[in-house]
Amino acid sequence: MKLATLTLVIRQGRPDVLLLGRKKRGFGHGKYNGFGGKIEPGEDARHAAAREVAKECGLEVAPQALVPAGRIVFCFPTDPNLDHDVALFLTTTWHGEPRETEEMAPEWFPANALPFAQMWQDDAIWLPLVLAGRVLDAEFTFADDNETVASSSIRCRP
Ligand code: 6U4
Repeated sequence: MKLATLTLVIRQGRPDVLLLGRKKRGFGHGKYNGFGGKIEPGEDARHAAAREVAKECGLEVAPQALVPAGRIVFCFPTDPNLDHDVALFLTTTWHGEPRETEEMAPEWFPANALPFAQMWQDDAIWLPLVLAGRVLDAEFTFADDNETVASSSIRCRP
């Protein structure tokens, strides 16, 4: 199981609130997603999340500005090497402007027009809850195509 981070960059008070990146290579290639990647050995999740945001879209986020939004486990029974245990964060504070990197092409989206058809299928289920301020413990298991959600469980923390 890979330990990873996923961070949602949220711009309050503007119509286009959520920054997503189109992944240019690697796992999830072609899909829009938040920013994140593997946690390095000895690294804590917040620092990993801040490092990945900077690497993938050029924004500088202080680790303490990352707000925990829960944990999601993604399971791929056809290839358990793809399993991810993801620490989810959101941030409304950063320095700099988003820029395209070797990994991601960032783009702002309105909350009511997110590009779910070009995202992981699970995102349509959990992302609106996180945008509504919920903190989640969730698990998604994928079918043999590694694209379709076969089963899911979601608990919102009180
Ligand atoms: P590094 O080198 O760590 O940046 P990368 O190619 O980004 O590698 P990985 O595996 O480290 O890949 O990170 C994959 C990213 O995709 C993490 O942010 C977790 C996220 N992710 C994995 N499965 C997902 C899913 N089903 N839905 C989703 N995000 C997912 O929204």
